[in-house]
Amino acid sequence: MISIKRRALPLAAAVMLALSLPAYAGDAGPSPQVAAVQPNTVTIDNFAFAPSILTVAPGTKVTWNNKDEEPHTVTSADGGQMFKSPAPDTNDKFSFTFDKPGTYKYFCSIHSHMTGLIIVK
Ligand SMILES: [Cu+2]
Repeated sequence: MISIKRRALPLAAAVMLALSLPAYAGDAGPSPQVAAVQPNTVTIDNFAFAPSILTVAPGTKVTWNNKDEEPHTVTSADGGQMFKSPAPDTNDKFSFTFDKPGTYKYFCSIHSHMTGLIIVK
């Protein structure tokens, strides 16, 4: 009986350690990725552009990255004359280079309540 107890305690400790280690690794894992968010990138997620307002310097290429399950478009508010993406599906990207200073509104032509703003200055 004593030998079983002696074996059971280290085993329990090992199980607790094994359970706690992956949880710690999981907490530490995503943080560097969050910190490494690409500049000049607008993420489309949960039916919203994030950030909804992005300020960039003239000549900057802005990339939209659709992380949503739904297709969304990136359409300039002038009816898509300046830029209009196809409907990028999940993880698709669309880029446009803003050469001239100004304030550029855009929206999703599928979900018109989704709007964003690029400020070039
Ligand atoms: Cu949309």
